[in-house]
Amino acid sequence: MTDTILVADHGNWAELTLNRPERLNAFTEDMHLSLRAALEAARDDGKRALLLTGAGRGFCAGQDLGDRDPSQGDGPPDLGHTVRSFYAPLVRLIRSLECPVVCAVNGVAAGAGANLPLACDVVLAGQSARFIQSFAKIGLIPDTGGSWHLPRLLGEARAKGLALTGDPITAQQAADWGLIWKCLPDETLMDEARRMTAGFADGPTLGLGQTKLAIQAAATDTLTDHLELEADMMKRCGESADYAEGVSAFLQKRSPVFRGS
Ligand code: T3D
Repeated sequence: MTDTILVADHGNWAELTLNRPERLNAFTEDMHLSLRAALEAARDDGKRALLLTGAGRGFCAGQDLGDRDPSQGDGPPDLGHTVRSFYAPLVRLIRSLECPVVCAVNGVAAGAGANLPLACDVVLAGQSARFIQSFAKIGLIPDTGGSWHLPRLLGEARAKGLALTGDPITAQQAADWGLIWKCLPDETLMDEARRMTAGFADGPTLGLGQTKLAIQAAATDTLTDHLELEADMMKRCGESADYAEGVSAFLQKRSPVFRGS
């Protein structure tokens, strides 16, 4: 394992940084394995919120194309295998985490690097960031959940426009279209992202985690099934110490102290 992923431990939350700035944090196999290990460690350590960002001037330029040079190796790569082994499990892992994952898109986000943020729960982007569905330029399709998230977030017209042209959109346009939560000045992006992540970690994180899972389940549930899921989740949350604390604090006109259970 190398330092392709930096982990800053902030107690009840952690900041994970993609760290190959000279390649705009493009993914190698080593970086995939390190990110997976860092996410699993954070989960197993009971972190109550996570922040994902990139080192240097970019967020992530997707797959490292240096590892896909057609002049090297024998014949075409099996991209079905690499997607199943690395990109798809990454999306599933992030979405399965029972805590909020904030993504701070600090610069250009291309290919899988543009779609990775969409698997996170709250996406903030600096005003200089751009989102690019680069797949169109190299004969691929939007992976890392892109062809699933884009139409759901944007509708088919904008999803197809972005995916078929590969044209960049600015962070402000991404926010205006509902692709991300907020566009922020570059200078304040990381402070705001850390403040938000720390706030989640100090919050009623059982309820926040269930909220995330409920909203995700809505994409495929029927209304009848989903109302039942809400009832189950409300039962679980209603039995939590954090719910009792939240209600007590409200009635006593004081700030709640949540512990995430
Ligand atoms: O397993 C599989 O392969 C299947 C999964 C695929 C998922 C994918 O993500 S496919 C899509 C791969 N990504 C791309 O096609 C994006 C390629 N990059 C770009 O189009 C541009 O670099 C950007 C638009 C992202 C940024 O442009 P710009 O002008 O700001 O920067 P730059 O000069 O192009 O890049 C800076 C350096 O990073 C440069 O290296 P150099 O010349 O300074 O030595 C460039 O080659 C390198 N770099 C950028 N992206 C990649 C990369 N190196 C390797 N792989 C990259 N994806």
